[in-house]
Amino acid sequence: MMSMQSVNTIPFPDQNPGTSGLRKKTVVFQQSHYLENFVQSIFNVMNFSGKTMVLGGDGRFYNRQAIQIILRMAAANGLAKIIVGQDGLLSTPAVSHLIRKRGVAGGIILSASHNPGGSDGDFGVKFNLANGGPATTSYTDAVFEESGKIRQYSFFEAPDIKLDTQTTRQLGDMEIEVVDPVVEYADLMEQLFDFDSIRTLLTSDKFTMRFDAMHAVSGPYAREIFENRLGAAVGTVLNGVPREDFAGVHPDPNLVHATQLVEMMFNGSGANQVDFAAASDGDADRSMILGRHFFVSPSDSLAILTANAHLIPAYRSGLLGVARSMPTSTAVDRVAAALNLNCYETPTGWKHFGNLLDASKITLCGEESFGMGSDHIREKDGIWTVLFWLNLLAEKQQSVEQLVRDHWAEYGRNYYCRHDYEAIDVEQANRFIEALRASLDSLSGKSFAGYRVQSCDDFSYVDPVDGSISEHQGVRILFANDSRLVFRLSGTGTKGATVRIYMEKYEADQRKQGQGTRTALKELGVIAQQIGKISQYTGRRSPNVVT
Ligand code: VG1
Ligand code: CO
Repeated sequence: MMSMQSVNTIPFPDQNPGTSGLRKKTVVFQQSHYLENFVQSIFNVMNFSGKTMVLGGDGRFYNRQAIQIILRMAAANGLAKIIVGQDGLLSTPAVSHLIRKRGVAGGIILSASHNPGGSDGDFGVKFNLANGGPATTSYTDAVFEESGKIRQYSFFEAPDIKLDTQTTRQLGDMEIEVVDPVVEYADLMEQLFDFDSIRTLLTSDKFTMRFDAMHAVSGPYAREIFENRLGAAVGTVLNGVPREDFAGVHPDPNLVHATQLVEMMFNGSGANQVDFAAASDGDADRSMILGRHFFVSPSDSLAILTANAHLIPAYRSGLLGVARSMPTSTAVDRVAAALNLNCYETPTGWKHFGNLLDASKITLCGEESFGMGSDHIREKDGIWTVLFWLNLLAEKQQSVEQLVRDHWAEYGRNYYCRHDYEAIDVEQANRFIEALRASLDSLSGKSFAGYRVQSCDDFSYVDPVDGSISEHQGVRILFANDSRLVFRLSGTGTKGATVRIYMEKYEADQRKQGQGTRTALKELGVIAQQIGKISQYTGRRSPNVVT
């Protein structure tokens, strides 16, 4: 029995341009018909009728309820089949892989990624296309438009569907296949990396690691891969059981929020310290890499993976090219130049990498925000990054710190830092970025404490594959000494606006590569204030997150 319910339309006040879906406070999603409106709009635009879709989420609060709503709407909208993770769980990389492996029409991921969860936290709905990648702008725009127009949604009245066992169920004419969320993803990882060599490393008494799943969805993946398949000691994975509120932790794997690991690696006693530590975010597509007393900047990580990709089975035959998001440091550009590879600079967000990957223009890509990936799927991938590092450490028999310092010695060091000013008044933030754009003409050629502006612009990107244009992607200022400043507004926050300021300074001289990042970037911080006048526009004297 199929019933059509007439509902009041709940249009969305705004859309996050940086993401492939919708990210809001959980209470907003809990408003009646809010989630339904967005999901119906996805179904209308994507034309999923008669097709198969993958569905899962990172287990945060409201995941269970949302899955039940979407399954019933899918049945009412004529989908042939849904592949759903057991207990409604699937990481973002696992969804991307399942879409590709099963050759289905797309997927929906319930996650607000690295944003906090819980009834007072955030919730999100992302939708992916048949290539396994986040929906591109033309789709997200169309869904947004549709959500303001539709007057009804379709809903199949039925009791809750049990998702606790791997089996196939029927909901009306639609089939529901409940799958193990982990196994197919773990099998893929086993094909890409040298598990024997990593196992030898992890089971030797000279090497120990910890992986902090931050109570989010990466836990089951990490336990299966690191502990079960690779033989790491039980207890290697910390906080490995997904919890609805992430136990109150903000699941953003950086030096500010991954406090347990940071404490262990930087302040811990010798007995607590391990050789390698990593943490992952809510939906397991990001990761932070740490060595003993050592933090690997994600921008450096991308450069190091590129320089050493030939040591990894999946990339042994060479790379097609690489890409980084615009604010990501130019460390990878130097490696690409040395290896004679094309290096693309894209706007922030993974969707822009998808076209390059599909067109075989690149093999590796990454962002400064702790996300790396390759052509194995169409999302960034936290556990893949950790495995890449472990495979390198096994091959090179070096410490994390030595590997990074050797890299700097060869290519130079790109000191890098990001300052976030969160929950800023939206109008203040807009005035700030508008003023910066307006000042660009007068900046060219100017010098600030020895830093001469070589070029500056409001970044716009022409997609080399489909020719689409993305404008106003952030203000970038390049100095004659290869330093850079970037200013942009975040697209993923749920409270006011977030201003991000990115600073980068290049140092070729090995003797000067031992400074602390804060010291090295001190002058640039002052220059960023002079140029951007963030304090003047927002009243904030300092950022609230520095990564
Ligand atoms: C942030 C990061 C960006 C990342 C995006 C989604 O966007 O800066 O690099 O792609 O989050 O990450 P913004 O617009 O707030 O700067 V996640 O882990 O949602 O999938
Ligand atoms: Co994420």
